[in-house]
Amino acid sequence: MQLYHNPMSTCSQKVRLVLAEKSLDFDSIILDLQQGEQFKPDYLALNPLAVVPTLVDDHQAMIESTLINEYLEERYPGPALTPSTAVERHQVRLFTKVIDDVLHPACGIITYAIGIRPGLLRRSKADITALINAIPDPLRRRDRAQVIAKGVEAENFDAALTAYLTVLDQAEARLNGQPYLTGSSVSLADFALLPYLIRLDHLALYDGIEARPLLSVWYNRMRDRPSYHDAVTAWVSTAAIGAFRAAGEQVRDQLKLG
Ligand SMILES: N[C@@H](CCC(=O)N[C@@H](CS)C(=O)NCC(=O)O)C(=O)O
Repeated sequence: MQLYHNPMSTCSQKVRLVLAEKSLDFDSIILDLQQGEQFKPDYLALNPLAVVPTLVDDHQAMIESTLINEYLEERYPGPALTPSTAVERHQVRLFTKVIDDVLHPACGIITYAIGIRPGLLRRSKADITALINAIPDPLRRRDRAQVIAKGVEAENFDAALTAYLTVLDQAEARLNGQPYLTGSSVSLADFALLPYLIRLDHLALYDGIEARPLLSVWYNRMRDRPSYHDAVTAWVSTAAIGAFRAAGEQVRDQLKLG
């Protein structure tokens, strides 16, 4: 198996977590997203959306992190990360859909506005424009341009933060009376959400986690699993986290995260 990914990318973490849970080894191909490696023709042939991750297994390229994790669950079923009842399986699909449709786009806006923008602004205008214009999806391109221009003052920032926190509130409600998001055992839904708590942590936006007591306990429970070390700690550099935290410290007092 080959995984095209990036250490800090939430969707890459999501797939690495499931690979680690299933003790599956892979050859790692890291793409530097700020250098535009996702736009190179060889990679676009694998993933026309120009995003990571892409998993190649049995010579087949697979894209979309949620669908990759579903593939891994079907192809390598042990240990099972899917609940046993049809209703709980619907819950997994519903929550992973909310994460993909709502939380992930919001995360992109927040991450660029706070964590990535300071580094990008040190580069030439031509470089920045080229990186934005290479994005194939026009809505994503528009969102990216807005946050790079204005950071947390961008017109799309507040709505993104609200969307992010709304999904965390939904997760908090799900954890009422059960240790994991979709029941008594850990599932693909938990590994889909975890990277977005890690992202708040890396951006020093701790209140987003701490204001939600059940989610805080769940976050610690998930980080106690060996997969957290193998899929996250082993890949992310202290320099990258340090840069994100320093940027987050600059703005966190302006943000309402409760
Ligand atoms: N729906 C896709 C989203 C993938 C995605 O947005 N990946 C981000 C990193 S988390 C990326 O590659 N960004 C590069 C860019 O926006 O130029 C999935 O779940 O795989």
